[in-house]
Amino acid sequence: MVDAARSGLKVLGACPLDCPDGCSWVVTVRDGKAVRLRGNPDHPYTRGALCTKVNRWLERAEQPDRILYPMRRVGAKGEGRFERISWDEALDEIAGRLRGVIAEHGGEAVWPYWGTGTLGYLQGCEGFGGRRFFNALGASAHAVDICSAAGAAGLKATIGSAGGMDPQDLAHAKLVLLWGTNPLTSGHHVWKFVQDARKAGAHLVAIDPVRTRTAQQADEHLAPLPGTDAALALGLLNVIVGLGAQDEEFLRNHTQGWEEFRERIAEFPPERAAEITGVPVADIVALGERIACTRPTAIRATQGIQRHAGGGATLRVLAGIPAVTGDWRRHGGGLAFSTSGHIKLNKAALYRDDLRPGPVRTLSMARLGEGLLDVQDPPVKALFVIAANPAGSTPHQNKVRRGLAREDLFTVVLEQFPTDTVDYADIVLPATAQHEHADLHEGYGHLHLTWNEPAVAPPGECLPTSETFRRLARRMGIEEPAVYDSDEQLAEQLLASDHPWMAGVTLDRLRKEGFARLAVPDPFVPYADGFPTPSGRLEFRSARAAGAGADPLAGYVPPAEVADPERARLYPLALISAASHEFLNTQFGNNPELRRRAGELTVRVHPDDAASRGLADGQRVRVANERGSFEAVLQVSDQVRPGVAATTKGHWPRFAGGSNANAVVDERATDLGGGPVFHDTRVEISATG
Ligand SMILES: Nc1nc2c(c(=O)[nH]1)N[C@H]1C(S)=C(S)[C@@H](COP(=O)(O)OP(=O)(O)OC[C@H]3O[C@@H](n4cnc5c(=O)[nH]c(N)nc54)[C@H](O)[C@@H]3O)O[C@H]1N2
Ligand SMILES: Nc1nc2c(c(=O)[nH]1)N[C@H]1C(S)=C(S)[C@@H](COP(=O)(O)OP(=O)(O)OC[C@H]3O[C@@H](n4cnc5c(=O)[nH]c(N)nc54)[C@H](O)[C@@H]3O)O[C@H]1N2
Ligand SMILES: [Mo]
Repeated sequence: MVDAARSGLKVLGACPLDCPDGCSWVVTVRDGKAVRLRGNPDHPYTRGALCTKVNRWLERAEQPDRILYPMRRVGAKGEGRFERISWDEALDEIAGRLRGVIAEHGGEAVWPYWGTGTLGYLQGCEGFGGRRFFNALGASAHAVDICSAAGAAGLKATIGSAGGMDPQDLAHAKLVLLWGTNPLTSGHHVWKFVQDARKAGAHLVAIDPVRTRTAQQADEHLAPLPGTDAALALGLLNVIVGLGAQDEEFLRNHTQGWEEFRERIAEFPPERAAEITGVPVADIVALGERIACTRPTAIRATQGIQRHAGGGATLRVLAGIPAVTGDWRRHGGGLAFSTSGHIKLNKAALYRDDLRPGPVRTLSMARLGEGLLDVQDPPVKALFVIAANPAGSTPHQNKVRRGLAREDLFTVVLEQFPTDTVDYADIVLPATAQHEHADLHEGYGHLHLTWNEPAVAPPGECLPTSETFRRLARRMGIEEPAVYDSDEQLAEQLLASDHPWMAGVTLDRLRKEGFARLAVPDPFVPYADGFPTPSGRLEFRSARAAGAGADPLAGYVPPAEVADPERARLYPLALISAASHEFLNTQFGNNPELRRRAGELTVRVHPDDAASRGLADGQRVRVANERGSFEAVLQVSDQVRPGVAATTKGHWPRFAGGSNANAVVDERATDLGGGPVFHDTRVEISATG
């Protein structure tokens, strides 16, 4: 399989992590060993640089805690005691248990829980990863809704696609709003394009309740209360329309529901927006005036902003700003959330959902606790966790643990490392790392596809996800030939798209060049002449949103837990648990050097909030609500606005005293898309002991 594993070879690959940057990398292989891994200097988005985390990729792959062999549980669930077994034993046991579950409860009692450990189309949640195998069994479908579902649904309702402007075109903006996004931590490659814009005179504004690394570098920083961005946006639009700066021609020709939306804007004078958001009136007026007179203005919003009750509504209103200013028709203007809507791969050919024996229910990644404890008819009896670490990354940690601890649940975990989730497995299967298997990737922050050629042979008995499920299918005696297609066949089928933007993007070319930009028009101004919505217009009023139970008209949906005054009294602080600089979700949480750099789990609050609780910097505190609690070291800093507590995701519960921020996060769904509400969580903080 590995022709590349000869001396001194450079093998082109792709970073598999869930990050918009989707980097292209170069692995140097000497004597069959990967000795160096660098960012690809030829890739226009990677431009030769990786990140703090991925610079340690090879070191991590060789960590002594790497899982190298199949294992069977010998202790109690949650204890993490295993014995080594052979692949044959593992596959026999899994096949036997699956047959029993399906005979008694039907295929839907099987839940393939794909996570975002790799975004690869062949090994990960985006595509194959055994999907045809589970389809052939009639397993429940799995919604990967834990990350960007709300924003994607809000944009789909408004502009017809999650895809917006190309982030590389931020370089052509004269005003850049980094809105609820912290790229210097969570995807730094876009920063070069922001800096290019600034060199050409652009003004940079960060909008974030926290003065992040990114906000510290901006020309201006607005710190709204979490979950209030739609109110802020409506306040800014109120100023813009008050100046008569709206683009009447664009609104008339390319939008639907403008008259009603204009009335909604009128309900949000800057004073009201200031009251809701906690941003001073003068700042709202000044930024509104700046947007009104700066063409083009570009908004970069990513996932952080939409992890709230009203996450869908927020993106609907934000996408309305470039409609009011007409920036959707300008190169360098508009809104960039994700480029995934522009990647026109033939996903149906890869997924083969037609292999299902009939319609199946869908279970939600963001609501694993509910799926394991509350869902019936049939209850979930067999769980496959594939490239996910739900015991660390999924809302309502205590409920998730109760679900995973069920004695009658058969759990298989495909993993590289002994995570908190692995502790609950009946069978653990060793998984390859990216430079040990083949895959095809998009970057959801740019318009390139990237091929990942395996560089070295897998260590121990690790297998790619695709191969694991081919072998399991054989054990199960599945006759459908499509479940046995090779990785290359899968890639060819996925690339066989007749969309004009996919022209010339072939597997041969990807293998040779490593990556390819989609054949989009140049300049790429996707919505200059209309939108891919049912009306062909940007829909301020959306039947799709109404059909999903939301307000037909784009507007402000308040954070969920502020409406109840009793709850607000008990849990007065809004907790944000955003990307940590050293980890990628929970990946690298077990890398000794990155753990050392990250230090202990911390929670930051404003000096006023610390003083009113009699708490001091450096003290150990408990962060709690009725769902659970976690321990952290208090940092007192005016980088956090009053009323907010800021921690980070990614710390492994086992290294953080047993729980992390997800112990206090609810399983509630967002207004649209069924996303999680990580940053819409109310807590109280007190001294431990
Ligand atoms: N280093 C690192 N990089 C990562 C990740 C990681 O864990 N570590 N995770 C990756 C993944 S899976 C994703 S989805 C992306 C996520 O990356 P981002 O989209 O950047 O998401 P977050 O880090 O959740 O939040 C970004 C910022 O939004 C702010 N924020 C929270 N709530 C609100 C709000 O209501 N309004 C406003 N205006 N701001 C708000 C937070 O304070 C935070 O600074 O990053 C990816 N990149
Ligand atoms: N509090 C809080 N929690 C959050 C968030 C937040 O903002 N706040 N953000 C959420 C977001 S945006 C996301 S996307 C989710 C992510 O949540 P998950 O999808 O659970 O992702 P990770 O925690 O990174 O765990 C991925 C696991 O996959 C394994 N892995 C990596 N590559 C492979 C592979 O090729 N094969 C196999 N079999 N395994 C592999 C890794 O070792 C790792 O243990 O977390 C969410 N959790
Ligand atoms: Mo994510």
